[in-house]
Amino acid sequence: FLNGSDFVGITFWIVSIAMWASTIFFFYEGMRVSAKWRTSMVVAGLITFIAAVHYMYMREYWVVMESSPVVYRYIDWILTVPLQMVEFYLILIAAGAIVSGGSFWRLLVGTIVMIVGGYLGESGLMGVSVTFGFIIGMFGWAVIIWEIFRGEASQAASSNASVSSAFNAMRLIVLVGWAIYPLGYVFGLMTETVDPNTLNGIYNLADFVNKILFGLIIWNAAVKDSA
Ligand SMILES: *C/C=C(C)/C=C/C=C(C)/C=C/C1=C(C)CCCC1(C)C
Repeated sequence: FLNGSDFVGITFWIVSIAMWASTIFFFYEGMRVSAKWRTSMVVAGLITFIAAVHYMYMREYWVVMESSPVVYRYIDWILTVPLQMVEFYLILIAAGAIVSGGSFWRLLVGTIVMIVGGYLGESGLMGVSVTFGFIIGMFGWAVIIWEIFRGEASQAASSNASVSSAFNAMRLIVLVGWAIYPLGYVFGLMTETVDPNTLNGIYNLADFVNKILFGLIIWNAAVKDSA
């Protein structure tokens, strides 16, 4: 059972319930926005749903093993982060912007390189060192940032009023909110100056913002555009 003084364990608990509640909210709200926004809302709900399931396991792992649930985090990321990238594409399509399939693939491949690189480095699989895994991961992240700040996706968004404010808020999440994870990798793994307790507490807060707030931004755009 959860120990009352295990504050990081408590954050695991809170985030897992928040993920379930958000899932119900996104699915339910998806039924009242206009049809072209429904896929975006369903995907927002899928992201928090996948996270909710993983958080149930992660909180058990944390309580029982008293260590970082690394493999669950990465399985969650490899599923939810590409879906978040798909969201950029979906909201552009929903708003009627013209954007090519190339943009979709750059975002998708960027996320996969980012997460797989990080996992290889963190787990030492295939002889990839911690530092080399980090470099691969940063390269993937850079591809995403370029695409949403300078590339085709960003140009499509800036020429479309109904989607540009949501797009701007979402890409700030990718730049600022996501920066927490590579920082955690550097301080928790490369320099080992942050202990697993602090690291998991920070990751939990980051997931809360990066998945739930991310979905709420889409919901807000969908409701406004449907009105
Ligand atoms: C809901 C979960 C999210 C939004 C997870 C995001 C994870 C990242 C942005 C991870 C990034 C990393 C790098 C940029 C470098 C290599 C190490 C990683 C995988 C931690």
